[in-house]
Amino acid sequence: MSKTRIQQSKFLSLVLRHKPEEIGMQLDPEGWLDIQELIENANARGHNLSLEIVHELVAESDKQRFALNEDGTKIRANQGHSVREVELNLPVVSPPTLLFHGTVLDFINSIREAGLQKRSRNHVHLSHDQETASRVGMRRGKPIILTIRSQEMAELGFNFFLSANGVWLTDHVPVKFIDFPQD
Ligand code: HQG
Repeated sequence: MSKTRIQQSKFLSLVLRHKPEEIGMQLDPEGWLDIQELIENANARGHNLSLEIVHELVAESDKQRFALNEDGTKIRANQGHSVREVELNLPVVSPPTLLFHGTVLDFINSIREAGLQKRSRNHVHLSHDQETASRVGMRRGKPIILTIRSQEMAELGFNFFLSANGVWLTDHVPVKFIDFPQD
């Protein structure tokens, strides 16, 4: 992806996950925005989007961050929202035995106390393999991989969701289901 497209992709993430008000818009209850309105509002504020560019951003996002609705008129982020009102309406799915979470040392003491919390986002994000978790943790420093006993959680009634781009989501992971390295 070119530098321009990466910047545009980050801008789309910002609008569709965190700050639709940046272009004077509001996400619908499931997180969708009308694509034509998004383009018009963004371009009125100095951006340079077109339908073609938006389609390219959707198709080429490395993590498949965005989805189009069935008739291609709307777009939403597949996960990662901090806009509290968005309800993705994902089905509850049985998770694998284990899932993984990549974080950094600075957060470990707090996670040992409170478990994994959503912080600013709408869900705790978990990865299906350690490599992916490692890449997530690496955004903040030397990654530390936590192992989550997800099947055990599901059996006890905790709900898990799988985003359209393969990220596992849940509301909270209590400490007792987390295996820390060196435990
Ligand atoms: C930490 C990227 C202290 C948690 C990735 C994490 C992911 C705590 C941070 C997606 C804590 C939240 C999400 C507690 C959790 N005390 N720290 N009790 N509980 N934390 O960015 O999972 O590129 O909101 O360990 O691929 O890092 O944006 O979540 O470090 O899928 O598409 O609080 O972001 O995707 O950070 O990453 P984040 P995350 P995109």
